Amino acid sequence: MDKVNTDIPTKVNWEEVRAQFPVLRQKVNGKPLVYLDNGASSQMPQSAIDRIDAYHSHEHANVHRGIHSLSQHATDAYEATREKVRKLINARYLEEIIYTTGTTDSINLVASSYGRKYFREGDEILVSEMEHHANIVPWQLIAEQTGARLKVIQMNEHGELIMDSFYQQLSEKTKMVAVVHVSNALGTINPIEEIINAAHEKGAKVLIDGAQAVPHSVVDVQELNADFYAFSAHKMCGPTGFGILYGKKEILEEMPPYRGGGDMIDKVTFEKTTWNDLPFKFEAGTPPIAAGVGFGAGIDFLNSVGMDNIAAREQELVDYATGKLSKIDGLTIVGTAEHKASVISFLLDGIHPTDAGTILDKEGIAVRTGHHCAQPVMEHFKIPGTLRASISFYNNEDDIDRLVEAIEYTKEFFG
Ligand code: 7TS
Repeated sequence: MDKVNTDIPTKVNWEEVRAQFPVLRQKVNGKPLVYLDNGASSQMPQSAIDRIDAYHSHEHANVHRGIHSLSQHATDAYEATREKVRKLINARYLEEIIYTTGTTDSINLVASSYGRKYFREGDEILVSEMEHHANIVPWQLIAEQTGARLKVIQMNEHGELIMDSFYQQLSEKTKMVAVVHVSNALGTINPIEEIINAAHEKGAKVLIDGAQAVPHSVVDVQELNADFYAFSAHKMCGPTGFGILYGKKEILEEMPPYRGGGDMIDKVTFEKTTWNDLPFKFEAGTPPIAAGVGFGAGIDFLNSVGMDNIAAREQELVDYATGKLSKIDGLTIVGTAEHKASVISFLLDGIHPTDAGTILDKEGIAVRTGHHCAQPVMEHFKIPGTLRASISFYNNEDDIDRLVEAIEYTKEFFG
């Protein structure tokens, strides 16, 4: 995250980049769409849409099992994405890139497989107060089954992790630290390098939920040295139904399969079944092939713009939006961490977030309202939910101005 180059090269024409996203050209409720719900799901560029279409039109067959040409071609197209992902996050080995259906699935895989093998009564799992439910509930489920205990790193009123709370709870009993890289509800960028190093010193493994980080910044898993890193394709110009679990090879090799079925086996007999090699040991059944191929095109698109450029442009837009929103009377930003990514959560005095969101929608503005699958965050701030604008590199200053106008209108509407 700190590898961001803040000098935006003039060579990126951001309006040309934006023009690659057909969804953004439409009207919603009679108004040109302003899409500021990128944290929930980002849009796909035409190239990724076309790639999926071409796959279905000319290349579709099942993967890893056919001698016929079409199946081999589908396998090559599907597997090409693995190398693109490896390169994107700078993993050392291709076998460390496990295909899943998304961040939720990736975390469930680790909790279930690693937890079943290694967690015992009295062991501790450390998560933070700002986790998405996907990085809480799988750990609760495995804790219940193994007798391990869940402990929680507290956060302060800015929505930053209290590092003392982390150090006080980290001990030799800690078997897993599972922390979000960038909070989807608050935008906080967490000091995960420090967390990873400290956890390793105590012998704990670390899983980082990178769902909101990989789409917006340069992530280098070797440099971070996390044991596991999870993210979703649909938040980074790819389709839904596809995601990644990065795991260190030596750890993944020792973990038992998560789900059983075709593709993940070496030899099956009724007496004993042996497992396929990594990464296939964790990839049972026919996978979402078209989604995997489309994600490859999404990554190509991100690379063509440049992750450094994306990070810098989004920072510019977030700074612009924060400046404008903080000037609105009666608007409070929730989550004021010193290091923040492209998420701005806010409240309007006397107006329920859902009511405000409904009026914004009528103005063509798509923001998310509610608890953002992070109920403990809302509990911390004693609020029912927030409005959340989550920004992508294909947004522009005009989108932010339209949001500001619509908020002013919403305030008038509710008197
Ligand atoms: N972790 C974080 C930090 C997330 O933001 C999300 C999705 C997930 C995990 C789960 O990802 P999935 O692809 O498996 O669903 N976040 C959001 C959001 O903020 N609004 O809708 C989904």
